[in-house]
Amino acid sequence: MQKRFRSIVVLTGAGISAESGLGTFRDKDGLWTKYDLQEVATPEGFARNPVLVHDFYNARRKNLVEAAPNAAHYALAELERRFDGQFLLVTQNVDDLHERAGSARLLHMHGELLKIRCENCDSVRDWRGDLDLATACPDCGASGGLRPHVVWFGEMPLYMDDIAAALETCDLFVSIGTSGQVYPAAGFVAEVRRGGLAHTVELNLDPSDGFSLFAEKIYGPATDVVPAFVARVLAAG
Ligand code: BV8
Repeated sequence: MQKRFRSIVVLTGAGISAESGLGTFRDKDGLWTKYDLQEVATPEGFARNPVLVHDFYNARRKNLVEAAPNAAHYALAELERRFDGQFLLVTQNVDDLHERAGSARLLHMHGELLKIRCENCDSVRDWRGDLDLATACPDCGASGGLRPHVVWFGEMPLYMDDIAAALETCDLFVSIGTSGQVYPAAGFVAEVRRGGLAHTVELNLDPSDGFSLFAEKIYGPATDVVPAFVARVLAAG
């Protein structure tokens, strides 16, 4: 890879956190094989059975606090630090492993597991413990209206304008650890190709649904292929 890049957008999915012990969604023992996403990851499911949804996210929050970033997270933080062009990391993940690895130019388009939102006063707060219907909002005091600050199916993802602007001007788009099944994230590579400017690269354990749209594909565990890829980009200066 001789080309010097000016502006990089990286998209990550659950696969980058798999080797940190956080289950993916669709792999053989993934989350969606154990839970019905309509029940636990939709506003309708939350209205129907908030106790089930709180249990689901409380368990994931406990799991996350035990987990640690891996070499793929650290490699992306290093790329951000050492790359002298434009850089943006967009993640579908609700975990905080990118932050813990040192990433700063980072957007959680599907929200964050360690944040809660009050449906009564709309405040958003950091939250590491369990949440349930009796928990009172630290800002308005109301209970029963707190929910995980995550984007459920059917809800509008976050930061879509910032993401669209970065996709429009990037000359390198890298997709890491995602199956390409959830939209609008799965549509980013097609959007970038329409601009015709960018080189597109998929780094994954196996081909995603959109693999044919990528100019370059590198398959293997994220902790192997991401550090090697970052070294190549930085070597290109
Ligand atoms: C919306 C937060 C309106 C909660 C999540 C168009 C066509 C069809 C459907 C739709 C469409 N447009 C909208 C929809 C509906 C829906 C959708 O996409 N449904 C799918 C299921 C068909 N989308 C929505 O509802 C979105 N909202 O569209 O609003 C709109 C429209 C346009 C513009 C703006 C707004 C909201 C979707 C967000 C839902 N919330 N998460 C929570 O986490 O609990 S999605 C959740 O699942 C994750 O955030 C992530 O996005 C997704 C999981 O996907 P992946 O991360 O890719 O994980 P997966 O397990 O699938 O794959 C893992 C990959 O890693 C695999 O490929 C595997 O090979 C690889 N891997 C495994 N181990 C490793 C590895 N790779 C490397 N190394 C390893 N070690």
